[in-house]
Amino acid sequence: MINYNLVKFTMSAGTAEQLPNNDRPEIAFVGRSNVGKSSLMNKLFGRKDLVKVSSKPGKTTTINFFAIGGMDFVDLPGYGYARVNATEKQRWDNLMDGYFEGERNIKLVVALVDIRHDASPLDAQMIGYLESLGHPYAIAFTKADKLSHSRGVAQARLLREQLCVDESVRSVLVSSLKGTGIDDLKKVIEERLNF
Ligand SMILES: Nc1nc2c(ncn2[C@@H]2O[C@H](COP(=O)(O)OP(=O)(O)OP(=O)(O)O)[C@@H](O)[C@H]2O)c(=O)[nH]1
Ligand SMILES: [Mg+2]
Repeated sequence: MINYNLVKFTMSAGTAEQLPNNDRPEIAFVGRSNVGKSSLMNKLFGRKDLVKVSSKPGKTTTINFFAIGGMDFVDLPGYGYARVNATEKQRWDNLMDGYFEGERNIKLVVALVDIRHDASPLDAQMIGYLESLGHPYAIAFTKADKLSHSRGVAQARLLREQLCVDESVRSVLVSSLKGTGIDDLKKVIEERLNF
């Protein structure tokens, strides 16, 4: 079992060069800007604001590492935030490629997708990128509190089709607001870590 109470912020990286060499097992969180990555991590950790959340998209601009025992949980900056300039986009691309293509021990990538909207081309691109690199991933459909349970389940099925997600890939519906699905996500993470 993972003791989420032990969580500690360790460091932020703003460039690929600042990324720590890491052979510790990592669980990474990716998704569009504003999809709810930081909120979901806080919920997993049982902490209100260890990970910074904002109503303004584009809040997380660095890769942030949180240690729990011998492993790391990694908050990645959101993609698809329109109001950034070309220099900032380039920095973001280099940072993400540096992370995903570096020598690391990525055990699971949790790819977050907003349950309310159709899949964006950027979501499809991210899933394709993870598949091309062979990183194991699961999908967390976020903001499930915004839909009824049955609509949420139907929308999750549709989104899996739109994103061409293989049947073997696990997905969970989560709400950081209500706490829905958090235990399911913890199970998916622990199964990957063989606890
Ligand atoms: N209704 C609802 N709102 C949520 C939920 N999770 C997050 N939000 C809201 O969505 C907004 C963005 O949340 P963040 O957790 O900062 O999203 P993020 O993906 O980390 O965003 P970036 O750091 O910009 O990439 C905030 O206003 C949150 O309060 C949820 O489960 N339900
Ligand atoms: Mg964030």
